[in-house]
Amino acid sequence: MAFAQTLELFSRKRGTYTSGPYESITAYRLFRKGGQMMSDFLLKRPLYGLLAGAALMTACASTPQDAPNSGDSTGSSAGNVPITIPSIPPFESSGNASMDTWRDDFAARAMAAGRDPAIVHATLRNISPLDLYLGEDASVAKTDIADQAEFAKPIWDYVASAVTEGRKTRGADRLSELVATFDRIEAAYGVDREAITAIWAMETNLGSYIGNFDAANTLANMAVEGRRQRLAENELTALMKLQERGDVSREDLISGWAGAMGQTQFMPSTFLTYAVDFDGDGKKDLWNSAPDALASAANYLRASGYQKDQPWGVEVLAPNEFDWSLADGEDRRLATWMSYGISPIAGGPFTAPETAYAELWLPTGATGPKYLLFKNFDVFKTYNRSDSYAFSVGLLTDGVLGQTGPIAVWPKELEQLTRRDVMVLQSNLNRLGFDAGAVDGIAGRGTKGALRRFQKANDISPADGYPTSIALEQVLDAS
Ligand SMILES: [Ca+2]
Repeated sequence: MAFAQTLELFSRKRGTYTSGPYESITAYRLFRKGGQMMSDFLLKRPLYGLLAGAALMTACASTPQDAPNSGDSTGSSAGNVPITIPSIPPFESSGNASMDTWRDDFAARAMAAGRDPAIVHATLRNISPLDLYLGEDASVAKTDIADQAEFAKPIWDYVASAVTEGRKTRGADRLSELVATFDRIEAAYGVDREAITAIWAMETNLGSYIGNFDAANTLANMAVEGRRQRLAENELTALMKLQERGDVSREDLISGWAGAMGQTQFMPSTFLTYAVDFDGDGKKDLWNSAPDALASAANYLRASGYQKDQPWGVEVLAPNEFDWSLADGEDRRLATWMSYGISPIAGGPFTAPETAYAELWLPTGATGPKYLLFKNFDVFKTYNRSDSYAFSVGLLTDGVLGQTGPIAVWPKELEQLTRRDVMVLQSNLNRLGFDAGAVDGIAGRGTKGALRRFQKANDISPADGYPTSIALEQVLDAS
């Protein structure tokens, strides 16, 4: 549904627009105008549009929540204990006053927390403002308003760009070339080689693109930019500890634009906790040593709960009249799903034990591909929280074995909602008492769950929670 139609529906039904994220219809129109200007701006600056989009996904390995917090020692609260801060030579100006101020403050806090002064100085000496974080254009691209008129990228587009024939073929080639290394890695960490290869393919195209940023500089820019200051400072602290420990040298620290390093894109804190020297040369070299990078990824996946020889997901069929509201994110035993008539679309038996837990996932509702997702899908999400990312890793895991998925056809004919439409949907579901969570224009699991409950309560079939224009109209009709 076009936005104008949505708005008109709204005006017709409500008389006036008062329940959405905007105070009034005038405010909404002004907002819309601003959004259009922002879209025009981004169209003229495709790089920043891409970066703004990319920033929505944390495309790097982050430390699992149950892992020790390695960056806790340079918090801004120094307390009342008198401390002697070692002195270091003054920094030359970076050319950016905010950056200079932040650096002096952070360096003092780092040293107060016990970091080696020489390493603090070496880490921060050559930082300089990057347009990506601190340029004038970046401040505009950063505003969340920018893409609210845009359609979210459909999952089939994400999958098409991530799960390519080239990645599958080259992944299979690398698996053959490194068979002895993967034998050792599987034995040591209990993680399937195909899953490691799939992550490797997703993160750096199997080591062919590891980024060309200086990790310290990109993290310093992130800290100065401000929205993720605490995270960036924690990661900088981890970078300093890595150097103190002798794991890396200052000149090694090449990263992607968000500070993730090496062939499997480890953030410094993840590197600190999970990187291993697997080729035995005495150095944890995630940039140049595939054995080190792959074993480190395996170590991280194991710590995240990876279950060897278990599927990440299985594409399934369901019987007619199946209750799609069971795709509610709840884990149920495979035996339970089988008793509901769920079976592998490819035929044959399930490869997982009947006691294994899985959730039913409908990425595009009842008319698209359907999956049972097992524990390893969640493990992939510790690398990157996006369902689309984990799904692509899973498809590549199968793909390097020559399998193709999904078998079912994506329902590309269903009209997608813009981010603003999704916000209207969310605010109305919330008002009707179906908690969709924050009105953010992103149709995540919370929104889909609320829509599913709304559909179920109103006897709408299928109650699959897939946010289409039809579903939006149904919600507005009930308003
Ligand atoms: Ca090594």
